[in-house]
Amino acid sequence: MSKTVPETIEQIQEEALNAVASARTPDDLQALSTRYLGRKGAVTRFLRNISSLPPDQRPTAGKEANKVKKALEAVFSETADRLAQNSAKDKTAIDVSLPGRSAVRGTLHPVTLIMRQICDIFSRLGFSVAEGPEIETDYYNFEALNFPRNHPARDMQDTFFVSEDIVLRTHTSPLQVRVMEKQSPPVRVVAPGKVFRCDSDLTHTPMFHQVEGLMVDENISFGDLKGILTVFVHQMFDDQTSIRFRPSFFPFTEPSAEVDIQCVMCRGRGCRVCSDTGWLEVLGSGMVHPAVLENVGYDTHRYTGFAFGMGVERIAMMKYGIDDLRKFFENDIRFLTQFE
Ligand code: 2U9
Repeated sequence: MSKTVPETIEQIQEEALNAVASARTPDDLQALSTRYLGRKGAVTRFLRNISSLPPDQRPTAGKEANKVKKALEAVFSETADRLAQNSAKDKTAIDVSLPGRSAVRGTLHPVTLIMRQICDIFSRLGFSVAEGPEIETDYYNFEALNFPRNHPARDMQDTFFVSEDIVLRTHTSPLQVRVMEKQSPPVRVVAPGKVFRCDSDLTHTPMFHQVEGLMVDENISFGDLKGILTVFVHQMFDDQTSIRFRPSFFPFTEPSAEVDIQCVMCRGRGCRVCSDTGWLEVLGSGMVHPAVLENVGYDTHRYTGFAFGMGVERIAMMKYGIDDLRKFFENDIRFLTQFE
């Protein structure tokens, strides 16, 4: 339906002024300018039609129409400036009534949580916590720890070599050698951190975390080792968890023992997780080999010590019931935010 055509230039002016007053954007205004002042606009059409008016009315109508045209041009120009300014202001304006964005709180990685828990337990037992370099010399990583020159762990298959003499540490033991070099007994220290082994499959990653511990003093016996590790297992898991020591071998401890706990899944009845044995291996341990103590200049007639080591991811899998090691390294936020 066509709109009623205004009969007089005054009506056109009034309608145009009302329309301009309700224009909100530069685009609205542009459309109105075309409607009233454009080539086919209302004012232009009115001017063209003046020639069809009776001759005596033409001069006044022409004068009036030109006055309206000028006035409307001025209003359009002022309004265009105002709308342009408003739209620039809108872009920078802050709407103080908007609700604030709540900050998302991060969570600690499950490996960090378990590593801290392990260190806290040993801190309460009088151990200090020490950290050291992840890039080590062959001496601190192997030689000082009584690894023979031809030991398979030194092999390219296990060790990342930076150069012939420099390696990515394969355990955190080098740090404890450094502590013993600086400090005479008594020594009670735990060493948490990243370690690196050239190994990658479903149950091994080239980087994983360890906590190792060392206690050296007069009269330290295998009984102290059993006592401390039993307290650790009872605090880490629960005090109903049975524990057993199995003979083992490491170059840096003699005698050596692996520590098993009752399976956390089936409580020792036998299941898929413990391969129906009822037991899970959690720790390696042993009495520090006298050759290691000699390497740091300790009097081996006076001092003895015990040491232990554990993989943090392995403990975290047992504590949290995680069945796939790769979950720790995928950085899936849905997995990582489940642990507090
Ligand atoms: C010094 C002397 C001896 C640390 C020890 C183990 C036994 C052990 C493994 C557990 C799982 C490594 O992460 S794992 O693959 N560790 O079995 N570690 S005794 O012995 C030391 C440490 C420092 C000076």
